[in-house]
Amino acid sequence: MSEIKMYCPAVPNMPWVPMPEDLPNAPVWRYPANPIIGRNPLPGVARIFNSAVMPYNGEFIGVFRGEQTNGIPYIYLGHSKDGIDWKFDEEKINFVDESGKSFMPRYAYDPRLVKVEDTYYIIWCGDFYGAAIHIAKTQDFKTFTRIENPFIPFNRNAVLFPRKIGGNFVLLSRPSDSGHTPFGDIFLSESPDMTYWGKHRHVMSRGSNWWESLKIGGGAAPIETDEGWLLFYHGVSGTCNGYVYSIGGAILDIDNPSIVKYRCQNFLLTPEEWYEERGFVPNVCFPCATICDSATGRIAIYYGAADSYVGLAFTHVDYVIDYIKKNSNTSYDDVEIGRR
Ligand code: BMA
Repeated sequence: MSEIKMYCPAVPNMPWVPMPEDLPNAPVWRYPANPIIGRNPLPGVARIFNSAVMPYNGEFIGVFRGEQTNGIPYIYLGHSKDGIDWKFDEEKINFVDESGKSFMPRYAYDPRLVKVEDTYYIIWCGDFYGAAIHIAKTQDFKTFTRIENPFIPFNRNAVLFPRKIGGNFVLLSRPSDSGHTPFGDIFLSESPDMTYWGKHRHVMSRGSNWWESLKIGGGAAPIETDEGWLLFYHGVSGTCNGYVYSIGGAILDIDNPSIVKYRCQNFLLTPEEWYEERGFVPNVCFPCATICDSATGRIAIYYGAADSYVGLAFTHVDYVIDYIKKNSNTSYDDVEIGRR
């Protein structure tokens, strides 16, 4: 049971391990047998990371960033009975356009998977004469239809809310440049139809805390709770030896999510384990999805580790919201409506 209600289905078979007694910092703990997806997970794919999963028909389904052996990332479908042991389709997802013709992106990375009403949306970064957000929809995980790109380049980090707010779809994104983007705040955009996007608002700034001083970006789809939208996001620090990606937490206003109610000044998870510190890109914890059980308040966080593996971490809605509120430090940019 939880004191704070999460507005999502009950998922009694979600992966879970209890909180260890000796947690030093935030109430977020790792699955002891991490990483749950190791190197060379299927023929022609060297690494899977930064991937998104959700409950589906009593089991679990996911869209996975597979780095092919030619170095180009693509999206693969995966299935799991327990959310831990994943089986992948060997063929990449075959995207079609609205007339049903093949419409494959040149590359595709950092997919998110979000259900709004009766449709599942996959949101990823692809090429649109520069890195930009692509979206596809499916209702059966067999036909994946690409819809209009929401924004012009450059933008490569977008997360959809799991329900309409004020009658509109709502998307968080992080406008960027064509390189490794040494800046970036989280913005929000609305659409009545998933085609036309507007009413852009600034949500959160980088910079106020040192571990996220370079840039921030949405992570998992926000979780609706009694306290507001619980957002797990990534925050980046630019060190003399490269970027370090940690997981942060914030709570956004339920009706006006461009207003940040609470923002944790401490990271919730930062690279500490070998699979987070060592890999293709060292020192990366990059959250892309959660699985939540409304009956117990349990939350599983799926995150990419070192651009090489998938890690799994856990928290509980009561503990993490209490920690975010107790350690909240919002800036003026965060708490305003975000329109200038
Ligand atoms: C970001 C994205 C992520 C990646 C991260 C660390 O810009 O490209 O896919 O995990 O860098 O390399």
